[in-house]
Amino acid sequence: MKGRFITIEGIEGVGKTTNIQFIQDWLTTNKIEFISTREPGGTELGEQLRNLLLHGGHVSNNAELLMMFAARAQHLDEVIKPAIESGKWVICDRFTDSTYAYQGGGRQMDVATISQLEALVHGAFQPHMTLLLDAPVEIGRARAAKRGAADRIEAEDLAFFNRVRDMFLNRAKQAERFQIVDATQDLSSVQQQIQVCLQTLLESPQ
Ligand code: Z5A
Repeated sequence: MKGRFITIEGIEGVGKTTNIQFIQDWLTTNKIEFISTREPGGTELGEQLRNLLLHGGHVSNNAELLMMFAARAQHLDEVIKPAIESGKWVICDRFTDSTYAYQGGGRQMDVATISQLEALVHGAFQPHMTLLLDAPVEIGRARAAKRGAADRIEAEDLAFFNRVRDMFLNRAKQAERFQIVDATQDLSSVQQQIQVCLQTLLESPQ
């Protein structure tokens, strides 16, 4: 049996990292084999690109877009697809929806170009389920601020992150794989919502 591919999306500070830990615990309890990974990153090349993207100097918009997809191409080939083929569930912190949201929404790059790169890098291959943790930008930023210095992308302004959030919500209206989780709730309510989504996916036919 093939595994499942779950992506976790949302603006910074909405609780992706916190809830991925919860998902890992749920999978372990249910005796489901999984790997947990992230984008940009997940491979040696991807982690080097991540470092340049988040902590390097100036990166042009086109370079940023291509680096996101370069990291993704390697990640799919080396990690994600082999794990799913072997029957594991893959939990991925961000995927192509983040490119639409940050580069398409935030940076206002051409969405048709992003679609072409998506087609080149993963064609019809899509997550089985995407959990979109949603909260107003002010809430996410306030939670993230407790963590310390902002990286190159986190240093963008409020308008940028509002466009990112809007793009996520627009995309969520267009595909059934999305589950919108109200991330303004306290952690136990957020995790109850996530657990329902996981159980539904577990019980759904392949
Ligand atoms: N990026 C891109 O531009 N294009 C792409 O294609 C891809 C990515 C794939 C990667 O950062 C950056 O790359 C990202 C988008 C860009 N840049 N930005 N911004 P990342 O994903 O590694 O980091 P992040 O988005 O900045 O995530 P984060 O700041 O680490 O946030 P988080 O993981 O969603 O939140 P958290 O660490 O789990 O929680 C934050 C705090 O809130 C923490 O203290 C929690 O205890 C607390 N928390 C969490 N949930 C709750 C609730 N429900 N109530 C109260 N407090 C809570």
